[in-house]
Amino acid sequence: MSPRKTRKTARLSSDDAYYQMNLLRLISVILAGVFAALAPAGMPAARSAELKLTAAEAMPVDAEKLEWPDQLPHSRVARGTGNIAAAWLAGPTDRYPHGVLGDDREASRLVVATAGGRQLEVKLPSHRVFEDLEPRLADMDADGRDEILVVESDISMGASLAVYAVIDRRLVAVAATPFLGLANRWLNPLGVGDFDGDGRMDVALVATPHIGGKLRLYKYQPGQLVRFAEYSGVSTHRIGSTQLGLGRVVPAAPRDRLLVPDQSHQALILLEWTPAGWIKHARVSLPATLASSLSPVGRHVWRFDLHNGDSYTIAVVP
Ligand SMILES: [Ca+2]
Ligand SMILES: [Ca+2]
Repeated sequence: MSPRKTRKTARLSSDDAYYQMNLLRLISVILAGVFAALAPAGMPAARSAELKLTAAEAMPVDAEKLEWPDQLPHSRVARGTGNIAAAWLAGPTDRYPHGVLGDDREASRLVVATAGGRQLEVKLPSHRVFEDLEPRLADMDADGRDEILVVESDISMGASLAVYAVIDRRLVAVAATPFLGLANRWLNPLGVGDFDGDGRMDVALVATPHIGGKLRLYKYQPGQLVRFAEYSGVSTHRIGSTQLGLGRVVPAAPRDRLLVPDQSHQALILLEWTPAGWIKHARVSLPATLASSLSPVGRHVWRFDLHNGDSYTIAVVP
């Protein structure tokens, strides 16, 4: 402190100091009231959930079982209860040498078995593959009929998320995100939910999870997927792994939330998008890096394995 400042402070009487302290208190109270009055209604609320980590029994490992002669290795059949009974990836090809999903084979065809017993398929042109291991069924437009979400990659433009539908007994593309723009750039679908609270289904995915993952949210609109939010620093996949479900949608009101690993896979975070920005409701560190998908074992509870051989459950406690 300079000598001049010291002298000035020393000249204050105790009455002066008391008066100044009360004046400062009054000003801070007025400013707090002004800011509260000006704050928009959509301002992020305080954190309102916690993540509870509990040691668990190891998960049983399902033997890999391909159900169809031409099914893509490591892939899983999606089952539906609506207009689509099953959907799967077929026609393995090595024409896109990216190889991040367990081997160097990707699918050239998407096949659907309808509830009425019909088999429909899409066969991609030679510069495209389905770079995925499981089609996902969801009714995106609330017409009572499921659509199919699948990763479709172009050999020079990288991945996009495509939505297919059964229309007039044909399987046709009805919407897609833009391709990421470069070969060997991949994205991992996370799930569907109402992330902006408008009553309509949205899509969540993690773009480029291996090199700096970005959680992106899209509105489903006729003919297109429109991006409305992004959150950096998360990853839902490790190169070479066939485990794609490292992140999950957490049902909540008024907006569904997202449980995602950070980029290092050593922590799980619970996120909610709001019109005023993202809220990080909770974060929990893991004893080792995440080694498996999060498997649902109850309402808002998932089980998973770590790379140290241990298993845990994570519960979202509202
Ligand atoms: Ca639909
Ligand atoms: Ca929505």
